[in-house]
Amino acid sequence: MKLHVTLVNPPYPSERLQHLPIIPLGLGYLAAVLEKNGYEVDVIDCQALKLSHENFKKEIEKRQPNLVGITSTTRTYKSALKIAKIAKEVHPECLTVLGGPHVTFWDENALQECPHLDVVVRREGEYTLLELVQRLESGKKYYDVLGTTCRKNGKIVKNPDRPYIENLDDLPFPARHLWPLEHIRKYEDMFYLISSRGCPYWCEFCAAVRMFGRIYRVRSPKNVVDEIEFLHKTYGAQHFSFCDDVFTVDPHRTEEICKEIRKRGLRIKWGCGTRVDLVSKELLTKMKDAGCVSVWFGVETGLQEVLDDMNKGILVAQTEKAFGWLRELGLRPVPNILLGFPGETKRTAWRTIKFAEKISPEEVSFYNIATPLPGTPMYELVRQKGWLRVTDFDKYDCTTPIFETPTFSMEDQRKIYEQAFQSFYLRPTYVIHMFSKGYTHGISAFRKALSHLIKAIKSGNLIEIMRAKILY
Ligand code: B12
Ligand code: SF4
Repeated sequence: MKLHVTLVNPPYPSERLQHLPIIPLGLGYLAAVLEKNGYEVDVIDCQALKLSHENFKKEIEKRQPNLVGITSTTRTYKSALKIAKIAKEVHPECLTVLGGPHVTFWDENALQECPHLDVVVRREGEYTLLELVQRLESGKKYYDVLGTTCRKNGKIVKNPDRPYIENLDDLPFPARHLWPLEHIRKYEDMFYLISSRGCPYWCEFCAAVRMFGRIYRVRSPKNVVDEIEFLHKTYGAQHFSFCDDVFTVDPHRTEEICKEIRKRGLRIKWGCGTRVDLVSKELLTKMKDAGCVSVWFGVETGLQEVLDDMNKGILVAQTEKAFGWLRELGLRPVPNILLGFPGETKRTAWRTIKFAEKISPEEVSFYNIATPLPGTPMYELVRQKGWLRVTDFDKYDCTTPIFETPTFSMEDQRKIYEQAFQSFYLRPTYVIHMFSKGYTHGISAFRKALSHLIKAIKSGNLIEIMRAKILY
């Protein structure tokens, strides 16, 4: 009999900041590769079903898995370890395996911190997990599987990395049928997919490029649009979001994807993320013609010197240009902003907030507090300098201050983060603009502004915001 694998998305550590349920593509790909090879797979997605650890225990008791594979980010790392413990207590014979962007860089620590964990899979997991399962099935030892860190005779062994998957078209589409799709779609009728892995850049704060490599690997336009068409025909999917870190590295490929969508007459809407230096007005126009409605950019900051410290490799002027094109074309901009990067001061943070409001006056930016993620140079810098103040990974949610520098305290970060939103909504131009879009939009913007005004007064931020806007 073929082995049985249960894949688990662990619960969030707290009620705070839970994203709408979404199918995690990583687990989706792992499941698809196992199914393609004839293994029985099921999924317990605690985030999608809002299952606590106690509920997970009840679920896992109903199954007989030979291997329990758990995913995690830094924020869900501790939660994932609890899952491993429960799985091992309920099924002592099963192999517990953990993967994802946190343990890739925290592998030996994870095995030391959790005696219930057997194997950590680093970086891309599809073929590593498959090999683990095949070894289990044939009764062979698994201590030397590429891309794993595991225990051997009581010692932790770190095996060499597995080479990245060269041809992404070889992968089956994520096994979305294993998720409660109807339930997930009630929250947001959006299908996530990914058309490339890796990124040619090397920003100091970024864990993604260290996970998937500095080489840009792509799926062919045909393969990408086959997936879109399959989802459109099978589930009536109309809204798609590309999770690629940089969707438009190769403009020719992007154009080919757009052409293919149009050629097949797919009337869909989609969004993607990329860099401001990797778009042109011509490319954005073609994307819009193929159904693109929104583009998010890693703007990070409005100051050239901070961009340079981040090793971002873009110019502030390029950001302004790209946002100008989005406005002209009527595409929804989503600026991703990072507040509190080492070297930040109140002055630079406020200049960035004002910059964000200038380039995106109608859409509030996606503000993040700079978070040192293991595996990144930023994490090493913060640790070596002795700036790290919070080591509880449950708090690594990108909205909680984690470290402080001599120029920017934790309190500065907390305040700036709060004030950034208040500053956006308290602009009269925002409310006026929303009224120009229609009465209902105007009223809702007015209500939002009022509630932020009350919060700003209560927290004593109002005067500070007004002062900062004049001063900086
Ligand atoms: C889409 C996305 C989201 C979505 C969905 C997340 C999800 N669960 O899939 C949403 C919006 C919910 C989200 C939220 C957050 N995200 Co996010 N997100 C992404 C993004 C852009 C794509 C994820 C993806 O689909 N990747 C493609 C798949 C194929 O890769 P994968 O998921 O990593 O899985 C592969 C391997 O990791 C491994 N693997 C993973 N799990 C397992 C399990 C086993 C058993 C095995 C064997 C292998 C294995 O094999 C998989 C297949 O190759 C990534 C960047 C990136 N390029 O990955 C950031 C990323 C994952 N997010 C990140 C962060 C920080 C967050 C947030 C904390 C904060 C924020 N501001 O967004 C929250 C935390 C959410 C949570 N549940 O913990 C970081 C995580 C870094 C870290 N160390 O934790 C990343 C890497 C971006 C970055 N900043 O560098 N995110
Ligand atoms: S461009 Fe984006 S994906 Fe690439 S290294 Fe920088 S932040 Fe990471």
